[in-house]
Amino acid sequence: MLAPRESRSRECRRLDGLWRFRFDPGTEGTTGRWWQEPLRGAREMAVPASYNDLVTDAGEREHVGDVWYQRDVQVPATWEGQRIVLRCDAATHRATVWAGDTEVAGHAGGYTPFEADVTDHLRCGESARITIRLNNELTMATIPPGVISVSASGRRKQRYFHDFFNYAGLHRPVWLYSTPRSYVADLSVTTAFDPRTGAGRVSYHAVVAGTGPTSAVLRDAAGEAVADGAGADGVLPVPGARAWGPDDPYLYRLDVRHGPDEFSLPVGIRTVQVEGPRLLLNGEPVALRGFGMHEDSALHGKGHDDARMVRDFALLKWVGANSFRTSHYPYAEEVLDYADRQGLLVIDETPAVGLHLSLGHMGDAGARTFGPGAIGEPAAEAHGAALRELISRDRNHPSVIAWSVANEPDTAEPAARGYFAPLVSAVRELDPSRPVCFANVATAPPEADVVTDLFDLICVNRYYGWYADPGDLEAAERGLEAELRAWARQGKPILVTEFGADALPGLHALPPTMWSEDYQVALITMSLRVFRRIPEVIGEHVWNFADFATAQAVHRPGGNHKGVFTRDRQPKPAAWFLRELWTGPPPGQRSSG
Ligand code: GCB
Repeated sequence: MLAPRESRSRECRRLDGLWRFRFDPGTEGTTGRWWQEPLRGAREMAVPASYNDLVTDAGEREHVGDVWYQRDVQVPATWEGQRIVLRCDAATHRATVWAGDTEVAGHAGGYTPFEADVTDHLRCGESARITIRLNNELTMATIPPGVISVSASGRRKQRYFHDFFNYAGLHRPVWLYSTPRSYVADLSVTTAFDPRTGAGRVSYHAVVAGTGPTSAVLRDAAGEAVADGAGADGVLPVPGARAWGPDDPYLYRLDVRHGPDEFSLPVGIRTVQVEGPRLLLNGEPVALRGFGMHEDSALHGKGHDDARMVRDFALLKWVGANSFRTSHYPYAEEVLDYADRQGLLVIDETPAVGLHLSLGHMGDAGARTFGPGAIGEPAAEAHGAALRELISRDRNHPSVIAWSVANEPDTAEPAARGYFAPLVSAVRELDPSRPVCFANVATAPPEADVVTDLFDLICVNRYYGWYADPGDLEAAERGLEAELRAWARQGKPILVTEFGADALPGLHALPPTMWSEDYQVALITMSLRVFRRIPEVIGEHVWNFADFATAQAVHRPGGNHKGVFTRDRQPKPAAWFLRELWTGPPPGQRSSG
């Protein structure tokens, strides 16, 4: 799906700002047809944002069920004769949309966009009422999964199996945009690059609607045409290509025209391959340094915020990171656009988190995960849709170097194989150009895991020194090394997608003990020492970039504190330590050895 982007033929209006808003605890809105008139008894709510941290009532913060957003929008008179599209970048987790009295769209999945052609439902030059019913319920048919119960007082409660707060709302921009009636409906590119000769290639495939000729021009960053093609499909050779990479995130631009419409796509020419235990970018081995992150901040919750994004990337650069994982859901498309321009490598993850119903403090001991009544066919369908939407949205980003199908599913359960095999095949069919991975959980070590052979990279989340061997870094070091060496025998690149310790800002302890900032540094130091001893470990992603909000729990004092930055994006000592390591001279050339 194409991002809303202005061009000579397209205009975009972002419907950000204050919308009318109402909680609907009694689910009265649907029977009362609340979309048919201005929302009665409404308050105002910020968009984009989660609503949860903008209210003062506990019941509202933890509300489970429908909420309603509504606003009027003036449709430009100049759009007469154009096609008009209404688009939501993210409505978490399920939404139905009305333009005036007409239902125009419905969507499940809280982190990918959807849109509707509303040309016939709006009048140019007039005001239109847009209403969105949003629902935040997680069930065994949703990704991520959850369970809803009703308390003695009749209040609905949401339980879930993942470790971040179930924020909800219109989390990303809502758009009204225009295109000509004949238009470029979709576009995909793949690129090739030969590092020996510098020969590059951009293959494009456009889906078009309506009449008119289709053509494409590839331009360099200065706007000079370097290749062109006629038709909806083409292969554009780029001799002497400037390859995209972290050190030089060079972007070409592909201008595709169909009839009167023009759509421009930034294109980075690069290749990603897995060869034995190495990950190659443009034919060269690459080592990943970075973090699992979250879209999370005070007040905004999971609402996209350009200010937070700019600060986060500034900190990623400052600390010397070259990569991150969009744990545990697709991030705003603005983030991937920015990563393309900044040269950050991204492991792009679906919202399939919490597919492990017996895990630790969030699950029930002994519970089975995969099968009817649990993570069964409905969840698999939702998971497949989430994968298709992720790939359709993000496949053109050079920054995206791998697809992560899930985080910490119970892959020690034999039924996990039947669940994952078709999903992995679907991903490979949709995009044969990128490696596929998932983040493995501690309860599925190499001798128990039943799915890793289906994937290209071995990604493991390990908490030696925290959940395993808590407070005992000596035992942790032995355990971590033994397990990574066992994984290394599979001959694939290993990326440690999570390791770390909670550190309460300002808490110190000598010798280092758990929860102190000193222990966080000590655990990270120990882990990195182990990784450096195992050549198959090609990447280290600390959990987490910054502290983040979780469901309330006795072990989560004001959230998860495994960030090396605080929630307001200031460095803990671990961030200074990583900066020294990741931006300093290579290990062999350090004065301290
Ligand atoms: C994990 C999860 C992550 C949690 C983290 C923790 O394994 O993947 O979502 O936040 O552990 O801190 O417990």
